[in-house]
Amino acid sequence: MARFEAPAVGIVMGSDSDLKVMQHTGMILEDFGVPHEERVLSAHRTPGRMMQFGREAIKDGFHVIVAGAGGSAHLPGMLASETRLPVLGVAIESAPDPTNAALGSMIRMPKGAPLATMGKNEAAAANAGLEAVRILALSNPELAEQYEEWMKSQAEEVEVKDKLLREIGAAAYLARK
Ligand code: RP5
Repeated sequence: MARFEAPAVGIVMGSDSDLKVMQHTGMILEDFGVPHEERVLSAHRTPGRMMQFGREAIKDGFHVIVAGAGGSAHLPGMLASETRLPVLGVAIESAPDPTNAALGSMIRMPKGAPLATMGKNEAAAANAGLEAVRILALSNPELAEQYEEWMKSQAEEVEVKDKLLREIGAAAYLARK
């Protein structure tokens, strides 16, 4: 198990209403034993606190920031403007939004202010956790090994499903679900 002395990943969200989605980042990090800290810092309601977090993130020991927000979703981009740490953006769409506003604000960052955008909602939040592990694994051989084992077991799960599907056919497979 890889060891860390302090929270290595900051999981920042614009509202506590985002936590239902953003908890999926924390769940992945827990699986890998990566300490993390959740914060609610709003780009519009507490802009000073949000920017202070970004300014002090390196000094505070963070290596990666995962930032989730909905609505106009300025939080991830503003944090990426304030720190050189990698920032992984998660768009939160609590109700269907045909304009894709949250995701759009993240994928339209101007040249010079990179924000790695993972997509939206639960899958993106979980993938942000996995991407954070990949980044940390670059300088942590134990974590790299753990991640490679995890990839193998994920592949094995798919192989088991494929074998069963071929053995019993689609109708019987679906009937078991
Ligand atoms: C955004 O507005 C937050 O990230 C959240 O997704 C959305 C709604 O916030 P609440 O009104 O639920 O606090 O800033």
